[in-house]
Parts: sequence; structure tokens; C-alpha cells
Amino acid sequence: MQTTSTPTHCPYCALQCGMNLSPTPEGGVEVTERADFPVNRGALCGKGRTAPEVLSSRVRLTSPLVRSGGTLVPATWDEALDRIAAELTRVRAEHGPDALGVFGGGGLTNEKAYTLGKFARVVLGTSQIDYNGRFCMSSAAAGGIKAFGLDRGLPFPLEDIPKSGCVILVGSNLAETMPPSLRFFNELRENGGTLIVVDPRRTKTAEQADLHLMPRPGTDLALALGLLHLVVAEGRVDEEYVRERTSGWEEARAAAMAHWPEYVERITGVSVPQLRETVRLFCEPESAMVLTARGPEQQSKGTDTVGAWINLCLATGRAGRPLSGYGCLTGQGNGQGGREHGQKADQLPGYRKLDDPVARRHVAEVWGVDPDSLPGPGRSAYELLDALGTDIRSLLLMGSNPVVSAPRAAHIEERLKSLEFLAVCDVVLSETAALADVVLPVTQWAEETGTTTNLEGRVLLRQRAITPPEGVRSDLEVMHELAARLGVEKGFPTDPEEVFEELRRASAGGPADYSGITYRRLAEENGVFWPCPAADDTGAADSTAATGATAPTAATGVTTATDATGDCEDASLDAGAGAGADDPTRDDDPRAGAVHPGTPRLFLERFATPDGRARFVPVTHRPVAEEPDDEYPVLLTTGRVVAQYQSGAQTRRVDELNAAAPGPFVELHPRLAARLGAAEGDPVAVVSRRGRAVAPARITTGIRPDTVFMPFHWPGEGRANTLTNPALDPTSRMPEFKVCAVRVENASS
Ligand SMILES: Nc1nc2c(c(=O)[nH]1)N[C@H]1C(S)=C(S)[C@@H](COP(=O)(O)OP(=O)(O)OC[C@H]3O[C@@H](n4cnc5c(=O)[nH]c(N)nc54)[C@H](O)[C@@H]3O)O[C@H]1N2
Ligand SMILES: Nc1nc2c(c(=O)[nH]1)N[C@H]1C(S)=C(S)[C@@H](COP(=O)(O)OP(=O)(O)OC[C@H]3O[C@@H](n4cnc5c(=O)[nH]c(N)nc54)[C@H](O)[C@@H]3O)O[C@H]1N2
Ligand code: SF4
Ligand SMILES: [Mo]
Repeated sequence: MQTTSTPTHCPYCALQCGMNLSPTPEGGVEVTERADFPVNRGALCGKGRTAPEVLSSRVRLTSPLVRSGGTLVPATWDEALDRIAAELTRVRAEHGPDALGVFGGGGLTNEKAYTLGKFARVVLGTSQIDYNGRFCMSSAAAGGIKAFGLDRGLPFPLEDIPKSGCVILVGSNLAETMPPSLRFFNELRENGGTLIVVDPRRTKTAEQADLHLMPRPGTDLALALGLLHLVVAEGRVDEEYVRERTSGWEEARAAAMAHWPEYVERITGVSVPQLRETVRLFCEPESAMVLTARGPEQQSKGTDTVGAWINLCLATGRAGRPLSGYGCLTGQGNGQGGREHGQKADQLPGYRKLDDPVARRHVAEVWGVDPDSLPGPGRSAYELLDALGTDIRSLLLMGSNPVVSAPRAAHIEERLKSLEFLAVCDVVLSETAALADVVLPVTQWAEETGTTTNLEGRVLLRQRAITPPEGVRSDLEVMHELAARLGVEKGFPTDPEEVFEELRRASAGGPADYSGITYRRLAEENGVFWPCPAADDTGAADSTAATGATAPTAATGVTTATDATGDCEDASLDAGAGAGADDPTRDDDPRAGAVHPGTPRLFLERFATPDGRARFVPVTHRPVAEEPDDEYPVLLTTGRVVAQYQSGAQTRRVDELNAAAPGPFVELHPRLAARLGAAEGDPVAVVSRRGRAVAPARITTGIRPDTVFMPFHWPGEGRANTLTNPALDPTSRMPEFKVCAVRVENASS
């Protein structure tokens, strides 16, 4: 046990709030305030504050478990690892490497996500790897890559928000999902800026807004197009910006013009005067932003929807300019870094594409393998889970709990049960781990060092603060041991810093370039924004001269932009002046003179496309995958509550959080409740084409009468994902978590 307090970051969401961990006299650890981290300045939500409770061996796994005679029984590490290695070897011999599935998570550190991707391709030789981030921000990522040539959730630090003129927050309930960030929006309003919230529910976030638009779920695409129509009709297009900095305007304009305000009002339920007011508030100030979260993104047209909101920003000159831009509020602790380093089906480290021959050569060289030995792209998360028990015979799962969180979860649970072999690494016995043949108990945040990349693109160091309990090992140790048992003795180090050093080299020159980042810098600088090329391969002096900035404060990293179809081209990115750029004179990197300051602000002079211009995407509205009908007349949408995290595997083990949010519920409008004859707290059944869920009614006028809402944090009878529709976005392969057709029944007996 260390005796001093250790600065680190929360294990949960993408804000990655800073916190100090201090040992207690009883041998535990407590969270104390860490005011120096600019994202939360000491503030924490209840989940972060109580996170140490999940470190306790009272709630966690401390011994490997192996299934024997139908039940999971404690086993030694050697028994458990030998069993996994034997099963993977058998399945591969019988069915080929693509019968081995791997599923990761956006909560895993960069080091783990990187190693998992390498493990799948180098040790198993399988293409069948994907991760839960596909269920999270993949539509925004696809939209960002199409328009800007690059996907980094926010192209600016959160600290810019209070200085902007207007923010439209589309389908984010950040008052519950990222509570400390609410401060930036309150400051925006104190400074005279406006906050517009788009959400079918009057959430805690919507309550803060100057204007709350309450569209029908699944209609954000039409809404954004209607706003763009009005921007054109009212002569508010920034013609010069469109000419100088974008391409494709004519097609996008023509597509938007087909979306008349009255037509959009009919589709969305947002009135024409509200549409006009939104356009006025967004266009009048000097600067403005659009931020999306899961509301508009978790739709079968999420990529197009994000594209439509980006078009609105581009037409009005509100991207790649100070205090303006489009951003996605990424969700998981390492939701950003987790999507950059190769646990995604089509990806290699550094946000490179697996089907790009140049990228394959580069990464294969770092890995010391033949580029031709690397498999090609595999299936997306839902498609992978859906193939379990058929093409995919075994699964190694790390950092996700799909029994609760996957769409059409009863079906996915069946697929998991039909596997020949399932191995799960987790800190607790999650609902998915409970189905496994082997469960490995692993170390977690406070017990191990590693990096995460928060929603701003800020790479952070989480430091080990306490000694893990007897019996657990890290995910990196697991992969090291399995690699050795499968005949790969080298290349799977257990020391996170050693992994990070390799990740730096693998990412060098890629869109998400970490090569200039070291653990030492991260500890000293409170994080570094990528891209951050190593000083020796930036050519900093030359490229800054080219952008006219003063060297080396705005060193420009040359990078490889990847478009949504997988083509790679050379393009350069702008490094704006900003927080990380304050100290241009650092010289602590032993290898070089000027150290790259990192890139807090992207696109200020060019976008990461081949011609430096942002691309408009011509999109038109289309309906949701499952429109209501006589049998299923109501829309179900799903999401989160403040006191529970995701599948609840961790937070449902904390008493204080369970007291605050004890179980599932169905939020419904009084008019719908009256039709059912249901009173507050009565059990109501929600039935979709996938199944039936029952939970107590929570009656509120803060939801549209045609819509019900369920949080998805619980298994069992009230599991929201029993109902959800796995209809996928054609580009991002994101399932339509945010809207499906249901019928609601009174379930009181
Ligand atoms: N407390 C808590 N915090 C979390 C998490 C958690 O599980 N619990 N998870 C983290 C993760 S991984 C993520 S991804 C983020 C998610 O953060 P958010 O995106 O803020 O969370 P959600 O509740 O999924 O969805 C946000 C809002 O979308 C609205 N919505 C539903 N349908 C639509 C629609 O069709 N259009 C629009 N415009 N809005 C719609 C919902 O009513 C909801 O209020 O939160 C992170 N933080
Ligand atoms: N209906 C509906 N469903 C949704 C959503 C929605 O809005 N509506 N949102 C979707 C979104 S955005 C997301 S991100 C997913 C999230 O859903 P999941 O992928 O299920 O995410 P978690 O519940 O965070 O699961 C993480 C698991 O990893 C374990 N774990 C934590 N740390 C570590 C570690 O270091 N190593 C290992 N090996 N394990 C660890 C945790 O104990 C937990 O069991 O849910 C999706 N599902
Ligand atoms: S807002 Fe997110 S990062 Fe901050 S304390 Fe809460 S869960 Fe942790
Ligand atoms: Mo997420």
C-alpha cells in the first residue's frame, strides 16, 4: 500500500474527471478532490466519488473460475489459462482462425485496446474482432471522417464552450451523464450565450436550456435539414467560408431545400416558429457550436444525421473557427482512445485502416510480422455477436457486458450460450461472465497504470494508486500468458509503459498520432491532445512556416487522413494555439529539440481532407427502421440515469448508487398512463417485436405522449434491451437503440 495520495482519473465516463486517491487507515482508499484538472476542477459525480467501493473484494472476483459440471468453480490461474489456450487451439484447428471471436470495450485503456487488437491479429490470426464502441459513438465517428477527414470527438477543449455564442446540444443529457460538464454550459449562459437542447424528453439538461426542442425520436435528420433550409431561405449562408473552406455545397443545399419547414414540422413535431428561433439564435452570434450525443447517433441513420448537423455548421461558417465547431460527446472512459488503436474490426493503431496497404506495412513492421499475415476487416459488433455459435465458435471478451447492453439482448444471450467456448475477463461476475466457461479476474483502474483519451482528445495518465488483491492479474498479463501458450513468446509485454512505447511507434504518422507523447509528459502536463507527433518526425519548423504560424507553438503534424470509405491520403492538420501549446520551450524529450505541444484545437486553418476543405454530405430524411403501427403504436427510446453506469456491472454493486437508482422504470406521459389506467409505480409491460419487459411506471409530463423511455442499466424482467431493434446504420453499423415501435400494457394483476 502506498502512503501518499496519487493523482489519477475516474474509471467511468469520457470526461475522465481528475481525482486523488488516498489510502485510509483501514487499508482502503478514498477519493479526494483534485482541483488542478481543468475538465472537472475537483467536481465529481456520485459514481466517481463511490468508485473505490468496486475495488473491494466483497463485490469483485479474486479467483479464476472454470466451468465444471455446469457450474463455475474456482481454479488456479494455470488451469484457467491452459483451458483457454487449449480451447482456442482446438477451435482454430477444427474451424480456422475466423471461428475465434474477440470483443473489447471502450473502457479499456489505450494499452489494453492496442494489445487486444494485436493479440487478435498476430496471435489468433482472426479478423473477427470488434468492440462496444460500435454501440456508442460510431455514427459520429463516421460522420466526422466523411466531413472533416478525421474523427476526434471534440475538436476543441471543453473550456471553449463558455466563450461561444450558442450551443445546440442534440440528444445529450449531460446533466446526468457527465454532471461536472454542466458547469461549462452554465457559464456559457452567464456569459450571454444561448443553450438549445434537442431531446424528446424534458431532461435535467433540457431544463437548463434557453430553448428546448422536443422532436419525435428518430427525426433529428429532418430537423437539421429543416434548419439548413431556413438558413438558406433567410440568406444566412456564410458564402465566403463555403467558397474558401468547403466542397460539395451545391448538392447539400439542393437536398436541404427539399425539406420545407412545414414538412419538417410534420415529421418532427417541432413548430416552424421554433425552427426559426433556433436558426436566429444559432446564426446571430460570432461563434456557435453543435454537439451531438447518443440521441441522434444511435439511430439506423445516425451517420447521415450527424452529416446533416455538420452541414448546418459548414453552411454557417461554424467549423474550424475559434469557439465554433461540430463535436461529439464521446461516452466511455476511453471511448476516444479505444476507437483509435485497433480493437475495431477495420482498424490498425493510430486510427489507420486495416485495408490500407501502407498502414499494414507500417504496423506489421512495428509488430515484426509479415504484412500479408494480417487478416482483413471483420464484422461489426452486433453482426459479430449475432454470428456467435454459427461461424464464430469461441469468444474472448474483455470490457463489455452484452447480455445487458446489446440490442435484442435475449437473442444475443442465446447466441452467447450457443458458443462452444466463452472466456471473459472482468473485475466482477457480470451477467455475461456468468455464462462463461472460464472467467479471469482482472485488475482495475486504481490498481494499474495506463492511459485513456478523454472526449476532448486529451491523452491522460491513470496511475496505479493501490496494490491489487491477491489472485487478480491485469488484462495485459492475461494476453501475455495466452500469447505464450499459443506460441508467441515476444511482443506482449505486461508493463503498460512498454506497451505505450510500442503504441507510440505504431501510431506514428497515423491520424491519431501519439508518437510525441510519453508517460512523463502526461504526468507533468495534465494530459496532451493528439495529434502529437514525435519532434524528430514532425519537421515542425518547415510545416509551421507553411501555415504561417510562429514556430514552434503551432507545429503542424503531417498525418494520414482516412476517409470513411477507407482511402488514405496525405494531408496535414492544423494545430491551434491552446492549452497544451502554452509551453513551447520544453526540451525534456531526450530525442529531440522542439517538443510538439499537442493539438487542443483542430482544423483552424485546414481540415484533414486531401484538399484541406470540409466536405458537405448530401443527405435526405428517411423514416426510422420500425415505424409505429396499430399493433405497436408507441415509440420506445432508451438511455441513462445519473446513478448507474452502462450495463450496471460496476455501479449496481455500490449501495449508495442502488439507493439512488434501485431499478428500471418506464417513463410515460400522463395521457398514455391514463389510457392504460396505470398509476405511478404500477407495473407496465412494454412489448416490441423482440420481446417483453416489465417495470414500474414513472409518470411525467416531461416526455412526448407518443413516446416511452427506459434506462438500460438492468438485467432481468426490466431489461430495456430485450425490446430494442438491431437495425443497423449502413455506414457505422450502429444499432437503432434510440427508437423502436412498442405497445404498452398495464401489467397490474
Ligand atoms: N450516469 C451515466 N453516465 C454516463 C453513462 C452511463 O451509463 N450512466 N454512460 C457513458 C456513455 S458510454 C455514454 S455513450 C454517454 C451517453 O450520454 P448521453 O448521450 O447524454 O446519454 P443517453 O441517456 O443515452 O441519451 C441522451 C438523450 O437522448 C435522448 N434521446 C432519445 N431519443 C432521441 C432522439 O431520437 N433524438 C434526440 N435528439 N434525442 C433523443 C434521450 O431522451 C436522452 O435524454 O454517457 C456516459 N456517461
Ligand atoms: N438500450 C440501450 N442500450 C445501450 C445503449 C443505450 O443508450 N440504450 N448505449 C450503448 C453504449 S453507448 C454503450 S458504450 C454500451 C455499454 O455497455 P457495455 O459494453 O456492457 O459496457 P459496461 O457496462 O461498461 O461493461 C464493461 C464491463 O467491463 C468490466 N470492466 C471494467 N473495467 C475493466 C477492465 O479494465 N478490464 C476488463 N477486462 N473488464 C473491465 C466491467 O465490470 C463491465 O462488466 O451500451 C450500449 N447499449
Ligand atoms: S462525470 Fe464521469 S468521469 Fe466524472 S466522476 Fe462522474 S463518471 Fe467519473
Ligand atoms: Mo457509450
